[in-house]
Amino acid sequence: MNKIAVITGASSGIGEATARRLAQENYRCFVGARRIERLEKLASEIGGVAIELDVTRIESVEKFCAQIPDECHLLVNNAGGALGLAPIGEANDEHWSTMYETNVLGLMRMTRALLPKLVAGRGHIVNITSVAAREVYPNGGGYTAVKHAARAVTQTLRLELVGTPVRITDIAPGLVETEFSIVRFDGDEDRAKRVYEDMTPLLAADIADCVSWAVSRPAHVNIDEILVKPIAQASATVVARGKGL
Ligand code: NJP
Repeated sequence: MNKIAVITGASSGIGEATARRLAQENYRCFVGARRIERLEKLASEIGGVAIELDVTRIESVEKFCAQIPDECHLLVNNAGGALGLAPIGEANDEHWSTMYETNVLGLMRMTRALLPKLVAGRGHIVNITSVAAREVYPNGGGYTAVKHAARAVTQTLRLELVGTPVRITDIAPGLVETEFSIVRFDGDEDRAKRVYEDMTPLLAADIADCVSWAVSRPAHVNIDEILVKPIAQASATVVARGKGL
């Protein structure tokens, strides 16, 4: 019988790549996001199930989770991202609250709703946080704050889940070329491209590879954290460009 995986934010980037990878590894993937047409295309290609999901809306989370089988083996809390790049003195309230709703409350709501099914399935939770969960940088206050919070929630869960068979892993990527920067810069594709200019960013598939590795360890092994960056990136802000790397 196939294992059951739930992947949030699977309509693009890391979530989509993770669903494709897990499907190859014989998971039946329940994929969620707001852009249902993209999800349906993905689900048809990987033999998965597409369900509309907005992690910022509790009714949407409950409706989604009600459709997951009673035994769930993997939850990948990936839905999230950044909005804007501005100093705190010019912070945009709507950006900050949407980032908190998506990256922190969304992760909490999905986890809370699926926890009984994950316990029943002796499952695994993978939270996609960020290098921004470990470092701060100028103009990144809104995003670093929510990713630090997501990491704190993950660490709290690690403590609360001890004594259960449920494993939990924090995967923290550096620069990955996805739609992340296009969303951050409100559709400005030229500005988004410059983030990855003259260096080789990670691919979404590289993060899917980390997810695949973490969840395929033996049941007694818990990979607490993976921090993964491109070779040309040493920190959130130190990036070597023009070196052919
Ligand atoms: O970005 P992108 P990534 N409800 O924009 C979904 C973290 N990360 O794959 O709803 C449900 O291609 C959205 O779907 P839709 C990052 O913080 C990235 O790079 O249809 N889903 C889409 O599928 C995030 O946590 C980098 O718009 C919602 C997906 O989220 C994760 O990696 C670096 C939603 C975003 O896909 C995946 O991001 C890093 C909602 N309310 C951490 N709102 C990086 N790329 O460099 C959004 O450190 N989504």
